[in-house]
Amino acid sequence: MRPILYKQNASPPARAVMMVIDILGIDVDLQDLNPVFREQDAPEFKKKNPMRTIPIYDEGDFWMADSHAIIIYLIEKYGKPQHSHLYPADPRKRAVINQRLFFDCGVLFPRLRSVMAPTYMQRLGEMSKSMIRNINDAYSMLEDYLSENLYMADNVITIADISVVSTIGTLCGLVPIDGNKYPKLNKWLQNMNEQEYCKKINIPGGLEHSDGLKILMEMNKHNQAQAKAKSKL
Ligand SMILES: N[C@@H](CCC(=O)N[C@@H](CS)C(=O)NCC(=O)O)C(=O)O
Repeated sequence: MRPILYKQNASPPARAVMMVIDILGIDVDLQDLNPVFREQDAPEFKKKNPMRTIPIYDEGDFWMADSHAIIIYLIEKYGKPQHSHLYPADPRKRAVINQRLFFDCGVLFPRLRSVMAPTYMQRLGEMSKSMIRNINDAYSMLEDYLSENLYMADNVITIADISVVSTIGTLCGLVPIDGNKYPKLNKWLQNMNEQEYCKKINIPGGLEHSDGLKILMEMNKHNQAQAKAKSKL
């Protein structure tokens, strides 16, 4: 069977997998699954991914979740010699790439998720100061990683860049990257945005996501103000 990727174009981790699929030229059936409507909670998906998140990658007799694990699997299974720079065999290079992938999974994306979750639950009307501070703090860590190399884990693009740029693609629409404070991060993003897969997948998906979150926050703020006014009547 043709592998299926359950995704949303707006979802950062789904975009990371879609970019790797594009780079490797794999024939994958891209199917939408919308977490806002909890479509991933259906028993067939919960069986495949108890975390109940997207993306989910499914080969019929084998499936897996978590974008970081999926992109490593795809590179190992479908990567050709011309893709070796994306996840080199050298243990030290690989270790640095893995660390950046864990950083995206454990630090960067959760700081975005802390905005996404209450927004989708109609609770967040605007980002708090601490949410913005945490995101800027993550930008500062990325700036420090970039003082070691031109890209996140090496002097060439690796899957670490693809993973991080998928999250940054949404975050920069919510908290713009201050080029004076984070010049290396700003330049890195400009370089990444020149890549065809970013132009095709990450830039439009990131805008869709950050614009959608901002619209939802405005709606939440409006509804909260109305509820407050009603409660005073
Ligand atoms: N670490 C996971 C994160 C996946 C994730 O949280 N995806 C979001 C969409 S962007 C989701 O499905 N959220 C639904 C939920 O958390 O209930 C990955 O890299 O795949």
